[in-house]
Amino acid sequence: MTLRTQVAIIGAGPAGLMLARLLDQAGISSIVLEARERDYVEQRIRAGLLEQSSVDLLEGAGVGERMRREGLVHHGLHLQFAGERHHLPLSDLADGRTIMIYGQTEVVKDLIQRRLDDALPLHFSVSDVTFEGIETAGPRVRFVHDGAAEEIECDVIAGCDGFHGVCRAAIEDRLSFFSREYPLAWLGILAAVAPSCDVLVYAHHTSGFALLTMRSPELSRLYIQCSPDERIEDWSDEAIWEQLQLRLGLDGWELAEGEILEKGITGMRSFVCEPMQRGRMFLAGDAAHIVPPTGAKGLNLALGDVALLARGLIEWYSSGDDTGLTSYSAACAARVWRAEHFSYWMTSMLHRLGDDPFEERLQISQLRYVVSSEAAARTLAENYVGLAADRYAGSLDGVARRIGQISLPR
Ligand code: FAS
Ligand code: PHB
Repeated sequence: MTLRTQVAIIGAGPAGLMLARLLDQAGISSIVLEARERDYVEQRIRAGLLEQSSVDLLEGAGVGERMRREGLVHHGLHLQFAGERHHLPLSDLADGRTIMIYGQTEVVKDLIQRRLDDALPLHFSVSDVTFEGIETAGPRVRFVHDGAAEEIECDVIAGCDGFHGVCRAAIEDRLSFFSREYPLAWLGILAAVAPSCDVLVYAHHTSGFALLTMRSPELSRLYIQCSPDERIEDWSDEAIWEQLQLRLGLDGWELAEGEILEKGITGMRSFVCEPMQRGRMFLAGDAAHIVPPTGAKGLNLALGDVALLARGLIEWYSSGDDTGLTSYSAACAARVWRAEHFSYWMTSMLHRLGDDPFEERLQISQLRYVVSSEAAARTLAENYVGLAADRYAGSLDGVARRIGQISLPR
């Protein structure tokens, strides 16, 4: 069967679902294809921290009601090192901007529920997604759903299928890649215990990094640095709590323990592809870039990409002006490289990088500078809560010159 739509969206993660919602609000049709089952997509534990701009985007899209009700607004965080814990007043340092703790799983559930409530096309468990005519004005997507071969005729394909998807692979011979692998990984747990601190704690420790974060007043999310070759089966719950107590412990402060509901190990890499478009295929989110989670930027970058892509598509469909689309890659690259640098900087400052005492003393000096210099603290704070869109104007010219305008096949 051949389906017709304006935008075919590959992937029902935060990027794909948010794009579909923004386009629907503007009366632009789309079909969303997702390889996994609904349950899997809604249960997959990933990010949990939203920048102000992401909160504003979700509210503007009419899917912010539960986030407002259940999310936790934070105005600060703690940096911990050398047995000291220092509070960073993020909002005081960053024009009153805040962050919201609200699980990516909840964001995805809210967007899926809205899509289905609106009876709009969202196909789970599809397979064999392939493309034709990406460099023409009439691209096609072929896929298998419920055992039947189907085809979509569309104007544009949005590749929101994550790092391991098929969209980037379909256009990679015209892309440039920039990457860095870290000899690090995060062992993350979800625990049924009230968070032991009212804001996040990023801890530098001689035994490795640790992070105290949360999902709700009843649910703690905690991470410890481990090696990328370690297996979760080799970590008993006791061993995990022992390391968390060691790395987050402070005199007179107790980390409360509880039942571990979920645990997993995630590798760390930085990855960027340029440009994020070829012909009528536009990449967004993890399909185009990956950041180590230390800066909590992954989800926020994905939402920022589709906000820009939606604006370009709405402009194009309403006025025929394709500038927003042809400059999409450059506009994204400015934000992506800022987040890449910040995430790399946070990762390098807070993780145990081998047995080099010189490196460790540099890290402590950097951390002590951040907590004692308002200028340095403001640098961390404004990047962490997310720079206002107008802050990118300056860097846009340089990136635009490098990436240029990417033509749209007519
Ligand atoms: P996603 O990967 O979320 O979504 C892509 C979707 O496309 C998936 O549902 C996938 O099933 C689907 N898909 C793939 N191939 C397909 C195909 N061929 N056909 C159809 N559909 C296809 N960020 C943080 O800030 N903090 C964290 O703690 C954190 N933890 C993470 C843990 C893990 C294991 C991972 C992978 C990422 C983590 N991130 C974290 C980053 C994360 O939040 C991502 O940035 C975010 O999910 C990106 O969203 P999307 O671009 O929508 O990609
Ligand atoms: C999370 O809540 O999962 C989280 C928060 C901050 C990070 C990474 C992950 O830097």
